Amino acid sequence: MHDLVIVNVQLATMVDGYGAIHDAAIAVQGGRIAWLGARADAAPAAQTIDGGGAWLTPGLIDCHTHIVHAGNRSDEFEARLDGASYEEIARAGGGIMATVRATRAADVDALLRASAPRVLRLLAEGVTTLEIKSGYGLTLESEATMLRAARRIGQLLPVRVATTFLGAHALPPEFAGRADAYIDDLCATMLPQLAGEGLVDAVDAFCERIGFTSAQTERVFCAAARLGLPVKLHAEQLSDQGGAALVARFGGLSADHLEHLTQDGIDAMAGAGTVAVLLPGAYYFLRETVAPPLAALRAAGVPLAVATDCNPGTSPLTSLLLAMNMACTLWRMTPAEALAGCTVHAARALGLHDDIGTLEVGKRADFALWDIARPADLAYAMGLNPCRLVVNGGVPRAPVVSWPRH
Ligand code: DI6
Ligand code: FE
Repeated sequence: MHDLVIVNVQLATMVDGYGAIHDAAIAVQGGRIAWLGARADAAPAAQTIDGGGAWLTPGLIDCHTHIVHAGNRSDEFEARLDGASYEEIARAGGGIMATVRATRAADVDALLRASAPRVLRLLAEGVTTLEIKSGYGLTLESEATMLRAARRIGQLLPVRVATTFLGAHALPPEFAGRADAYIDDLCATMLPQLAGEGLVDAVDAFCERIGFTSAQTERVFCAAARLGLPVKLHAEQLSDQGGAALVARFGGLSADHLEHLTQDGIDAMAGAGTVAVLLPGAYYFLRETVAPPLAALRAAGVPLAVATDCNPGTSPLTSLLLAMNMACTLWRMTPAEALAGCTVHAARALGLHDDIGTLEVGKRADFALWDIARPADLAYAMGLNPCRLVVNGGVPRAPVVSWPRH
């Protein structure tokens, strides 16, 4: 007998489009999907949940966030609306460095307190897997603190956390004028130590005029490769640096942002199977006007993921459903593409596609159950959260969870 069966649901399996199965049921055994099919064929299980005709999708996956950080930058938001640019603010010592100062002053508990409301908001919307980057510490100790906070979130809350080391996010003041020396230190000391502690699932960098050059990024990727860690990249966000082609050359999991991506980059990504992670929250919040080249990405068959990029400077967004809406409204992604972008392709962007992202027998039983008439409603209803129930590894929970007391 199975542990759990959810009957009377419409399944969006996300295998080939929505992959809808109407009047269906899905069974769980040992935390994995054991069976799915027509409701009439469902066998009895130890626990039965009646879905009441609602839609059941894979649990949502937010595959690009900087959700662990201290402080906020609403002052810079005001300055940008008054005419200052993101790059000008960064060059004047604000931007990422403002958050670095606040984050360095925080310990793990303070980071957890600051991040909790943001994480809980994502979980209420059916997020069951969350990627969290470091990159606001920029010292061994402070990057470790961020990554420990990220791991702690995965232990304290019903969410699977994938960590990404983003030590090459900005040049810390201690290394002013010595970017190559910082990258030396990162490759020789920071990354190996953090990886040795089990804190790093993937490695990322910010390849940009205000970040690091492609040569410096390549050195970071070589260090990751020596440790057997997969890579991804903030690429072509503000300008074309050839980052997408670089990360593809390393067999990278994803290239993220991509507003200024060229055809060469697209071809390289298609050849390597590198996912395009699109971040409409940052595009919207920076009032960007150059959209990522969606038609060319589609034509090349590059998988498209969508994420919040939750961060204090360019995307203070804690709703993956709103990111889906923005991807559709701002760029004309289809609602089916947006949902695939937060499930099957987001899983691929984390290297977890064998385990999560679709409803298929053998995959982890991570589900969200929605009070909607059709799957397109998820991208459609701006600001509405129709999530009724979430299942994490076969364990049902209410969408709204609170921070555990300790
Ligand atoms: N690109 C982004 O959009 C975030 N990081 C990055 O490399 C922004 C980070 C910040 O402004 O705090
Ligand atoms: Fe980012």
